[in-house]
Amino acid sequence: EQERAFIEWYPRGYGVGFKVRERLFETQTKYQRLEIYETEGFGKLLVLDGTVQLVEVGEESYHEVLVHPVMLAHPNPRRVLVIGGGDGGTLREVLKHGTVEKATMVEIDDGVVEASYIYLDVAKDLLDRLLKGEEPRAELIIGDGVKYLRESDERFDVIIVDSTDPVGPAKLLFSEEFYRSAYEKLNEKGLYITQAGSVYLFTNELLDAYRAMKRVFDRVYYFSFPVIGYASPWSFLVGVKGDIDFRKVDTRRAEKLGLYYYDPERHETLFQMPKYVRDLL
Ligand code: AG3
Repeated sequence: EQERAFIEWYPRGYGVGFKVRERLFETQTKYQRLEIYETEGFGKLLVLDGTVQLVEVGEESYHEVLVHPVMLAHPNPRRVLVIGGGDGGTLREVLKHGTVEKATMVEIDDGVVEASYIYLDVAKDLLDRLLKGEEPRAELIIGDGVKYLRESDERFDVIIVDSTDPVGPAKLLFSEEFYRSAYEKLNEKGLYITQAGSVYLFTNELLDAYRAMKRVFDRVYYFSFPVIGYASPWSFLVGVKGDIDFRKVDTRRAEKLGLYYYDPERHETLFQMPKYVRDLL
């Protein structure tokens, strides 16, 4: 039977919905329930355990903002680690930076990579090359990001966590212990960024993550952005190691990125946060 709408329910009955034409695919992977819908107005929709991961039309409103502010604040990001991000959108944005020599993506669920490759127009060519091991500047590791970071002896300039929410299976990615291993694996100057949930609906999770990061990083910044498909504004947390000012970005390097949502000339507008949240932070 055809479904006519997909709705993600957030706490207290707040819903984010899309009119859909049909469900194209559905499976239970080793880790989660994965669904792909054809929406009426936003291309295909990827859902994990009932939560919206992206819609094709507007996914850049998330991926640009997760990637470019930290990449442009770092003076010379050469080694980048992406944890999660199995759809490839985050890595696609990372590789737009000519400074990047090698990017590693550690995704726990190969089911997400495979379904994204087959059904989504987010990063098809990139995923194809990654799966074949033919992408010269990036590698895909199917594995647990927590374990990878703990055991790896590589060092990174930028670490990007593109995970599901700080509730449920990804919870460990928001723990002080995880932040410590990330801090350790950053080079002398490094930046860490994570998505941190809906400002209004996951305020407590945002506060918890912020406080835990404050105990680990030299400085921590929060910012928010309206993301298409999520209960916006959406929050992001940035941890700084060493001498980097996250309030400043290299707007010259930004010119080649073809940005649509994130405006580096107005970088300071990212830091908008409702007053009651700022008062709590
Ligand atoms: N990763 C962030 C998903 C968080 C969405 N949360 C929600 N809808 N409740 C998305 C993967 C995109 N690369």
